[in-house]
Amino acid sequence: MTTYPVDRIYGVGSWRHKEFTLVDTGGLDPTVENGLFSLIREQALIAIEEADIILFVLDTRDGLTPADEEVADILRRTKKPVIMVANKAEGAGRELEAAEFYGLGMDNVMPVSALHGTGVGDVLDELVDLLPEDDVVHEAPYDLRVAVIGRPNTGKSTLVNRILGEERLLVSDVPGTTQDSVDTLVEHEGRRYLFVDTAGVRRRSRIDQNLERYSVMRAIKALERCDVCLLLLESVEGLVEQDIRLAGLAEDRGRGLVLGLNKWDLMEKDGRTFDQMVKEMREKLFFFSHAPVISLSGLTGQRVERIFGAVEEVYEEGGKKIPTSQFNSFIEDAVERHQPPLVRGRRVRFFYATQLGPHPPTFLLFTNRPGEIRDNYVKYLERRIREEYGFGGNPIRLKFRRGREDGRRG
Ligand SMILES: Nc1nc2c(ncn2[C@@H]2O[C@H](COP(=O)(O)OP(=O)(O)OP(=O)(O)O)[C@@H](O)[C@H]2O)c(=O)[nH]1
Ligand SMILES: [Mg+2]
Repeated sequence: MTTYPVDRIYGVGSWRHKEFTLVDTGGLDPTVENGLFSLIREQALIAIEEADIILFVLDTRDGLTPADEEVADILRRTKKPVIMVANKAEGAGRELEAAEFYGLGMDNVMPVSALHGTGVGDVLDELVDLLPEDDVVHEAPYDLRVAVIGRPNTGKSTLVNRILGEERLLVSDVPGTTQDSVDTLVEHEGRRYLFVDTAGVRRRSRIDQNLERYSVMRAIKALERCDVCLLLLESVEGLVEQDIRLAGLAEDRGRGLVLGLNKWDLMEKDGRTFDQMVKEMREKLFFFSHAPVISLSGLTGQRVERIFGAVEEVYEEGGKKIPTSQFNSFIEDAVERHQPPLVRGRRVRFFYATQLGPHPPTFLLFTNRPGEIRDNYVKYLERRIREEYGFGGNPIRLKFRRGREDGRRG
């Protein structure tokens, strides 16, 4: 998993070459809330609706609780596969205790110890077996897919409607896609753009703090099937933590990003407002500090057409391929200018470097010390790569592998 500096409730995992997104629905503390059962029910329902597979985590130390039974009751009614993960099963005795959970009437209890890691591999085996085949989506033929993501109410639908009103509409509400998103296919200057609008959660709920969490799940799904992501922000509020989290999702998925400062019409502004905001945003969103920013208004249509140029540019940047010979001499030069610090008195050397692929630009560097390249040095290399090659709006991946002088694996 990649990490970025915000607390998170989701992560991209992979097992046996299959990728999946894990979402932690967050535990409820029964002692602080009233109406416990209805809260559990509500939270579980949203989670079930969004997920493909449900991991129902139980605590062998507590044994079967009324809350477990409440959740199991709901789970029995879904058609989605459920794995009961009996956690804290350290030692043979505890595994036996896990058997108690068969009393919930489901037949897939797997004892694990998240602490020791035992049993986790079995759960992952089971999980990837149950994963649905890649969604066969009847997507309309497009040239570029743009996922419009953002916190609830940031104006995503208004913007897509505006685009739909101004450009030649090819298809709207493309059928066959998930119910969580609405696809719109428009043509602009001869190119077909599929806009994926992620629906906000409209559910009225007492678990408001969890709403954004589920919008996050929808954003994750949209990011899976897009080429470039347009993250809409509320201009008046500026960049908030949830925005950083959403951008982090795009970084995780290796997607290019365009930032839209939406509702610009509501801003009190002078000639310097935009530049100041952009500067602040780039500091906070340092891992996407190179992404294009457009101030716009989906409501009035102001600067909306700039989106097309920006997403095209970001996609093109992310698709660039650097010839290996050129990249090698570039790395050689970068290392010569700024040597990596010694590791236990020994030099870190790079033998050979090549680009593995685009979207996101991914590079492989062979070195004598693959595990010991410091973060600062990785950042230095990334900065140099950006200075030289751009890749604006796109994450960059650097991988290090043990290699020898002759370029072969060591
Ligand atoms: N002033 C102004 N209001 C806007 C703009 N864009 C959207 N709005 C308003 O913001 C509110 C939310 O707009 P939506 O387009 O529904 O937002 P959304 O992001 O699709 O919301 P969810 O789907 O619930 O996540 C509506 O009242 C819009 O009229 C804008 O550019 N300027
Ligand atoms: Mg909407």
